[in-house]
Amino acid sequence: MPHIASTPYPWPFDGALRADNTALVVIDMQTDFCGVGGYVDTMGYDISLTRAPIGPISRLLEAFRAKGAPVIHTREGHRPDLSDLPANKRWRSQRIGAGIGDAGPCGRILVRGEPGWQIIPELAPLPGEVVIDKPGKGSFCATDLELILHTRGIRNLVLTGITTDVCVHTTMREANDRGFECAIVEDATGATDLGNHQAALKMVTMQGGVFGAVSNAAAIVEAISAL
Ligand code: C5J
Repeated sequence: MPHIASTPYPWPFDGALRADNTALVVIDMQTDFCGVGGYVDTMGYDISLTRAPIGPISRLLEAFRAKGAPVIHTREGHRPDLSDLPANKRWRSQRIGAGIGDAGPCGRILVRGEPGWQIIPELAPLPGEVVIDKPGKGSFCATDLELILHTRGIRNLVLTGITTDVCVHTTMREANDRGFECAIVEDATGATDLGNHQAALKMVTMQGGVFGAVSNAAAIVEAISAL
């Protein structure tokens, strides 16, 4: 039974690892979160931290695509009329000078269709790969992700992207509560603060793996390539 080296247990828990039941989920690798002039940059955070996972995600994409294993991308963003933007989310962003929906160097911040909202070219989805547009931090809230996973018989989720402590963690918690078996990839995720990245990974390992397990890109590439 194939397992992937991970902490605190070899993943997935039951060794049911197949190319058709295991998806690579790439969360919010958009210019707004890791590009010059995007939302995170405008807030004044260090985008080298959110760009760090680009290389490891590229290697994971190559391995999953080579096996025909499912790849799912997500994008955080709002409708141009902002009808799906909660007032408190907008207010909080405005008070730190990066108002969601306001004009910025990469177009209107976190608005669907704008340059900053696009997935970065290095990790662009291929035709046929699922892209989930989400208005919130979690990928299951107000989306059809769960239906797509069930329809395709996907049970294992390899979680990558940004940010570790916000959208990746929220998605992992949502998925875990729905019975999906999750692994978060330590070098294929990144946060706006290194301490938060490390803390978010550590949280997963408590209670025997309270939300799943923590692995790394090399271990996952090796295991997926051997299927
Ligand atoms: C945030 C995200 N941090 N993709 N979004 O606002 O993590």
